[in-house]
Amino acid sequence: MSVSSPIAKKRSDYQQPDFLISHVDMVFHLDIQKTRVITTCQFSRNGEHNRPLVLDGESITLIKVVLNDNLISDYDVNSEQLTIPTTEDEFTLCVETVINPEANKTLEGLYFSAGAYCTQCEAEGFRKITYFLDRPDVLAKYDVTIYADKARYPHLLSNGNQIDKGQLDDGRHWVKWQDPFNKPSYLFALVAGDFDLLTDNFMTQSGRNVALELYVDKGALDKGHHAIASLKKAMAWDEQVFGLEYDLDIYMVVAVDFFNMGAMENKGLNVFNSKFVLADAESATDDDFFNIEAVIGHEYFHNWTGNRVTCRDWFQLSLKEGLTVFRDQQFSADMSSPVFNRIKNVQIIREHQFAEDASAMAHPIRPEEVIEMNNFYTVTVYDKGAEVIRMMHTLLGADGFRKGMDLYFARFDGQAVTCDDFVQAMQDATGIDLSQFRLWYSQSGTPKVTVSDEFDLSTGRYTLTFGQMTPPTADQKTKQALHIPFRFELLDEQGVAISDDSVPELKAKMIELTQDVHSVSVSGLNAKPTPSLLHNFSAPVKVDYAYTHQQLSSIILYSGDEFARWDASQSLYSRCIHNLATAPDSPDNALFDSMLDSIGGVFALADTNPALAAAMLSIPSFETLSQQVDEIQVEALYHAQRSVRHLIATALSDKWLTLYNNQVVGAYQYKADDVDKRRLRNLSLSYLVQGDATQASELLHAQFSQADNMTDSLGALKAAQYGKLEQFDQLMVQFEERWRHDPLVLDKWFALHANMERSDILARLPLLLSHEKFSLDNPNRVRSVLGSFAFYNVLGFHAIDGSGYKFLADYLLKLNSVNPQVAARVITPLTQWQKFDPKRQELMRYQLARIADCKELSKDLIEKVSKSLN
Ligand code: 0A1
Ligand code: ZN
Repeated sequence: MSVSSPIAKKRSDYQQPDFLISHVDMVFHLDIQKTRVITTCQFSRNGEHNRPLVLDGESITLIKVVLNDNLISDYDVNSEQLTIPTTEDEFTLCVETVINPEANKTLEGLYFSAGAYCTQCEAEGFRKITYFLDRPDVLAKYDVTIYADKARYPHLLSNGNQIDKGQLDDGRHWVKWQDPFNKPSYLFALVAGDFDLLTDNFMTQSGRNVALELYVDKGALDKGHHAIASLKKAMAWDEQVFGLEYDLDIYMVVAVDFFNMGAMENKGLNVFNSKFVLADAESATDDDFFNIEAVIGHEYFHNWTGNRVTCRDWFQLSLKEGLTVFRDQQFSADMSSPVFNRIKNVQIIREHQFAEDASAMAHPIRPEEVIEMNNFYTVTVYDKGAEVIRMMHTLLGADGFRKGMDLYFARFDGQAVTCDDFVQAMQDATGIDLSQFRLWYSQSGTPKVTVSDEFDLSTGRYTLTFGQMTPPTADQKTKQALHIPFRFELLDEQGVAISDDSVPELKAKMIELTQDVHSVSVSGLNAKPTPSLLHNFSAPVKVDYAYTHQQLSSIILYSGDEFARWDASQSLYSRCIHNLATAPDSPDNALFDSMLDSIGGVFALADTNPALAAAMLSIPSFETLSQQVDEIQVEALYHAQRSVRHLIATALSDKWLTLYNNQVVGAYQYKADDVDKRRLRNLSLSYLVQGDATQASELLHAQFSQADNMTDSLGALKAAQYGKLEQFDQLMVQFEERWRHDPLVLDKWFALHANMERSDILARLPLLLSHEKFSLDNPNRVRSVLGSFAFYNVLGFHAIDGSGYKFLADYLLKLNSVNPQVAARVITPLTQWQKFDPKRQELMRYQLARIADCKELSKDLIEKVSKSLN
């Protein structure tokens, strides 16, 4: 079965724009159903040609076109373009359009939700506001005037600085904004509404005062302080680490409840999903606080990596996203525990990016072909993109990387450039040859590094051999050898790192793999060492080395790299789980003893390195385990994972109880020590619920009823859910009663219901969808129910009668016409059928085919479904 696809755009087809725009003047007369937009642009012909001006436009009504003060009618307009036949080289074009913000449920362009107007223009949403050259390489200066009813919309915001305002007799007022920086249309923003406003200020390193303004829903002011504090930290960090200072006099952030993604870096006026802004102790978890700091940082860092230097075309998206994710990761690491952050980054790669590579949606971090750009805001472009930047940081060193960044800005400030331009700056600034490294931008797939070794006792010579191979992906059959920075060390029998300055790779603790096979030899050893491999996850690869259980235990105890210690713990757990999944009746007892022994030792770390201890005491997720096998045996793997957890819970029950009781925390504060304690406490609780039921239930009740913060309340609820404790339902009722007024907390409640393992889950999901607080229009709600179910309810979604797949498909067919962008994200688990058993593959493909048959399928879904079926 296959569906015909709309034409894909190719990276290799890039052409410069036929026209450039130097200045844009926009006037908005806001109205819920009929907003009038008058756009006046100064155009100039780009190069020698006589082609007409072709503007992009979608879902807008054209009222009139004025060319150099003359009303014209000899234009051509269709559902995607407005073509103006002109031979002039310089001209002014004024276009008047009408749009309907209330009817716009796609949340792209200008939309009206929860009483406020808001825009989202990346990637190609500006064309839903006016006819324009809606592409990132057309940069212009904007003046924007907004008219609206003053009582209902006291705040009228756009990019840049407010330069004028006034009042009309009919109750309307107006504000004029001017952005002194050139920008592409995707960074345009407009917001109008009635908000509470939190203000602060930041003094830049050169002594300029920047006004900070945070706009939140009425009554939510107290939940804005953490976001503002995070913004100030991010501003200071970018000055310290990269010497980058903010460039406007005002920085505004608006929090909205209806948003397709996390947040958007519009110049001077960021729009955020409220979940990445609002937090207080009672309603937000430590993870929420963490994420707010990270996303606030991410959007702020875009001001230089994205806004001041932007992308030439959308195939270059990783230029700004990979780099900015890397920057936000470094920021988060500096603000809290580096190793815990690194582990989080790696989990995203192993759970989601490796899965994307293994699916029909596999693509390089710089895609070659795109049907719907919104489908390429992926873990590959973002997170693997960040890993690629990180590898350059590793190869060049922090100082070399900084020199490269400085050169990049010196060369390209104010321009729209390519990934190649970035790599070239890194290369020119350091003299380090990155020609082979560039393959990371064009080659998709997860490389596998196979490591083997040999030890000759008679000569004391040890040889370590590295082979690299990237398996074919859906989009690319043949692969070349990559330039892989591979960090490692050798541990002797006492667990001490072997040093030998005559071996450059040992001295550098890194080997640069550039060919299919490399080897390193060391002489004069008394015994075979243990290689501790891929320190700090120095490359986004899978590693295959036949560790003995003892070697893993030794790395867990002694490796000088904290990441490697964690990684070894995960390997040991994974082995146990796969062993049980494949041979449930004859488990490898020595393996299990070795695991319990090593893990037992990790408890001692809880006092000295609690963040690492918590990570090492957590077993791999189902998603990570799935990427370690060729074919996922759903039930066997799932139950094996639960059994291993149960074994760890019961065999070490005293340790869990002591650990639980040792974590004493005072009144809630979001600070590292307390976060670590709460994490260990909730982790212990999640194990304790699998042991003595009465004891667990008492602890859990006490924690739930006494908690002064959401981390502990939710920790108790999650433990009850995982342990399938009787009181779970009752606690959920209490929780809903208390929090039904708070949309962000209610999302957590919906998610807990949707991802719970229970045999009647498919009967319960429709109840969630008919809940009075559920709405198809709200992406956060859709993600909390549909997303939680499809991504994380393993047994429910993969039910062998296909009911889970059918449920998702039914729903996507509805969502398709409302919000295609969100539908195309939530369909992801269904497109990843390749690793399942033949029966499930067939069931998943059947539902994909049903979706493909839909008459009015969005481009977003067509692209994903057609790729998955072909
Ligand atoms: N540039 C934003 C992400 C973003 C992308 C697309 C959106 O709507 C289609 C919204 C936001 C970021 O990286 O934060
Ligand atoms: Zn971004």
